[in-house]
Amino acid sequence: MDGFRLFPQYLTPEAQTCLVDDLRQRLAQSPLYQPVTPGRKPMSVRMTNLGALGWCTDTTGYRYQPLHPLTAQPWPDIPTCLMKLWADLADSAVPPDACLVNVYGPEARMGLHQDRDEADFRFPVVSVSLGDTGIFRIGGLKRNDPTQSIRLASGDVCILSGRARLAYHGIDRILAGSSRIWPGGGRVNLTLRRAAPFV
Ligand code: MD3
Ligand code: FE
Repeated sequence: MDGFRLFPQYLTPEAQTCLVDDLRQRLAQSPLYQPVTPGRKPMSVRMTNLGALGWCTDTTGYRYQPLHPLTAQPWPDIPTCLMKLWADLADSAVPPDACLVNVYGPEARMGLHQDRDEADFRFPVVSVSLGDTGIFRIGGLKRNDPTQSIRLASGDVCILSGRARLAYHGIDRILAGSSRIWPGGGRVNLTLRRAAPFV
């Protein structure tokens, strides 16, 4: 898929540990919760957000919003190391305003979907994986296009831009116990995005 770039082990073990600490502090303020889809199905992935805007779903639909749905507080800030990562790899002029935090237990998965809730698809999405390896699947612009399967391990970073930005993708399964970096085990995926238009 052109527009998909994988940077295996972009984050050193030290950088990963530092990011885990940054996240644990912020998750204490902005708890993970189990989102529900507009089709009323609870997702198996737990979520929270960082940044000015957070991606949320409930029975009324998908949207970006400035407040945590349970605490009604603003989302915590995006850690400096992630702001720098975006500036280095994605766009040095326009910063991300949203960082979705997905946490996968051993049984969690994410079905094939497109990310279309952002205002301007010219901005890429940057994904950072931590903890257990995830089996990621990416296809084309149509749901039934052929797909390929890629392992995303702790410290891997990928960028989705151009045609890949609107590709169908999902997480088939988690290789439980493949990393010890996330306390209690599991996989964490951080997606940095520009949700609002840049005027
Ligand atoms: C391909 N997250 O949060 S990250 C999501 O591992 C999401 O939690 C997955 O799909 C996860 O929406 C996959 C890699 C990724 C992120 C965004 C994409 C792949 C993408 C946007 C367009 C195409
Ligand atoms: Fe997605």
